Amino acid sequence: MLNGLQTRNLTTMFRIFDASGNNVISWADYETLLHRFADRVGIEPDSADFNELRERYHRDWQELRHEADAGLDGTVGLNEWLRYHDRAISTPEGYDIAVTAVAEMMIALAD
Ligand SMILES: [Ca+2]
Repeated sequence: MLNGLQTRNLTTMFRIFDASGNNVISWADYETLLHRFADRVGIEPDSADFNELRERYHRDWQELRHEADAGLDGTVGLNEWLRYHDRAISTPEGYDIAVTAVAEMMIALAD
């Protein structure tokens, strides 16, 4: 079970991932974050670095969708997100995945 603090942190993370603000996470949100991150670190769109980064975001998204999209509608809602992390956090590998994702997102958003 997620405790109150974990639920709050994960909900904040969900809002960050939901770049479009439509209360579900989709590939479009990942693409928005990808462009934002690339712009911030000076990676040109359509460069080799950009394409590599995009591949990585796409793998991350596929993994999230595979693990969390219980409704199989191609998006991840807040409840799906919280259930996924509740499961993930209870295994050492899953904890790693969750923590790595947070760390990467914090780096991506750092000024
Ligand atoms: Ca969204």
